[in-house]
Amino acid sequence: MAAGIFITLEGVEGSGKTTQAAILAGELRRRGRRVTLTHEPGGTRAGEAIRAIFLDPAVALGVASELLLVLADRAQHVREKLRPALEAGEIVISDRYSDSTTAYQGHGRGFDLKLLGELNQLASDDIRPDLTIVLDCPVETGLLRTRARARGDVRGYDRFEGEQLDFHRRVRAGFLSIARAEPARVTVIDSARELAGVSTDILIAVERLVGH
Ligand code: T5A
Repeated sequence: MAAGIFITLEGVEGSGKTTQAAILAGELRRRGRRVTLTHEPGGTRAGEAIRAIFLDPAVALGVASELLLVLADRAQHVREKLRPALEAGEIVISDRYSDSTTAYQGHGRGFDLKLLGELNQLASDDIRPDLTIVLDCPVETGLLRTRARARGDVRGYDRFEGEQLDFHRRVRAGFLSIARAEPARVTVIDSARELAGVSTDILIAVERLVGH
């Protein structure tokens, strides 16, 4: 049985997950907590290799291949990194996890949600978040942020950043529907505002779980 605490950050492109995950990890460490900060896709050596294929828009992928790749990444991540850190009693913060698969490959791409749920369960080996923060903002706001960043980056847009607005709107609706279905686990925080206010609200949600 895992003794640690598992927190995931989810949301659309540019909603601020990576920035806020780092701030949260820093604050918890400052308070003396042992924290593993990780991300999907990636987080392990195999995962980073999978991530390169998964995000590269020049590599053609069908919906099933896309799904199975990200689940292979998760299966490795859980067994190599998440479970050991949780068993060691750490607070684990993951920038994206299984809700991203439901939102992107399920709601976004249209893969059957029931089958996807079963496959997600296989990949995650019963490791479920204690708390999930969905950072919510209009998709236009998030994409403006990531596209501003991509302009200064020779790699350009990845597979998902280059998708149509409608795709991103389905993904956002997917996250909100997960939150409605599981209110005890999932907290939605408005991230279309300045960083500090978002960080404060995340910390309040986390303190309810881990204390001060
Ligand atoms: N994916 C992933 C799936 O399709 N299925 C899955 O199962 C999984 C796990 C991952 C991609 O893979 C897909 C989803 C993704 O498309 P990624 O590179 O890890 O790719 O992409 P993201 O997780 O989307 O990361 P991003 O960096 O694009 O978005 P974040 O992490 O939400 O945003 P962040 O913090 O990097 O911020 C983006 C920019 O905005 C600024 C930051 O400084 C940064 O420049 N910013 C703000 N600006 C103003 N106000 C704020 N409040 C701001 N917060 C951040």
